[in-house]
Amino acid sequence: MIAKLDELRSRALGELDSIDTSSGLEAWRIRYLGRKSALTEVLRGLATLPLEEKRATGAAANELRTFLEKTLTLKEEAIRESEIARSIEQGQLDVTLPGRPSALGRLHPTTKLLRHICDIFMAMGFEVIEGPDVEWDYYNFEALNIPQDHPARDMWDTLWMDFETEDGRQPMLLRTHTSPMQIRVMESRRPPVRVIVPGKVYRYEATDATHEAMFYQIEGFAVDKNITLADLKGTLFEFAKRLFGEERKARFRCDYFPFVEPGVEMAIDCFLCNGAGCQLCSGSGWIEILGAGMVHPDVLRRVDYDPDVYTGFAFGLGLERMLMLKYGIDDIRLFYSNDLRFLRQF
Ligand code: FA5
Repeated sequence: MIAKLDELRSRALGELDSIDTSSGLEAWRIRYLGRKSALTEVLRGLATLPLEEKRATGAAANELRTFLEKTLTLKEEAIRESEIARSIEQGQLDVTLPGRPSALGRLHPTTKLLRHICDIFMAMGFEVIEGPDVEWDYYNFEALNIPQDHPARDMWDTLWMDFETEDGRQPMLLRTHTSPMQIRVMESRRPPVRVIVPGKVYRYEATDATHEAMFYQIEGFAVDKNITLADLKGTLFEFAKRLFGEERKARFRCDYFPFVEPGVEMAIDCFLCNGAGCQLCSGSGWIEILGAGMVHPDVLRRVDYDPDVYTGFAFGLGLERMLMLKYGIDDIRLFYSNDLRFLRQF
């Protein structure tokens, strides 16, 4: 049996010498290492041999298999290298051809506008701060003058969740606006503060052409001695000019938010019709872009700012709505439907 194995080894090596293609090598592997090979048959027949012979033959057969497998691997590498060399020689692989260009990513339009708006406010001396998307009821509502059962809670359809604490499950929510950051920032600093807060906000609402369940807001606020509504107006009118162009007009009108007094909405004259009235501005000539107002004295008291000494303004704008206005886009859902034909236009 041992002699048969020796003969098998020299036959296999002899044949291997003359092989120079991958397909030839595969045929060799099947012949000498495959399931029906002579070597596999020897290994299968071991059980029927007397003990002494089984031991010697088994060791020799296993050694031969390991040897043939190693030899096969070495030969495979050699053949692969020579095949590559051959194909280069025959010109099949032209290493001088230009490579395939890899597609470059680009910034999403909301990211671009968000950075642009942050730049405008930073140039006016505002600092950019971000806050958590998941919030406590206290920051999103209570501290902003919206206690439990206050009808103003209906202004923000809320996505609630539970959070496990040592005292049991506590209700949390996905922030419905960036205004909670007014409280978080004022709690941790003394005036003067001049901050903008860009970030995602979430609302439990059915989406349509102008409403998304997730969108971006940019909050801005400034608190110091002697800040008045004129400072709010000056800041926001200047911002509108820098973003939309010198020729744009802006106006304030009364609005209601529980955490400001007085509250205002700001609108700019319609780009499309220059204020004459068209479909985009619903015939009014004006397009609303944000909510704002003077920080309510109760909100200041809650963060230990004395409202007799300090005053401040705050505003919150919707980023996607601004993009829609800037580029005349008629459906907000296009921003997050991942259609590259749409996104590549920006
Ligand atoms: C607020 O969220 C207030 N926190 C804004 C504020 C801040 C007022 C500071 C006063 C002082 P409002 O719910 O109106 O307000 O949302 C602000 C802006 O977010 C809107 O003007 C609009 O541009 C945008 N917005 C509101 N709901 C949606 C929605 N579902 N999809 C996309 N944008 C929205």
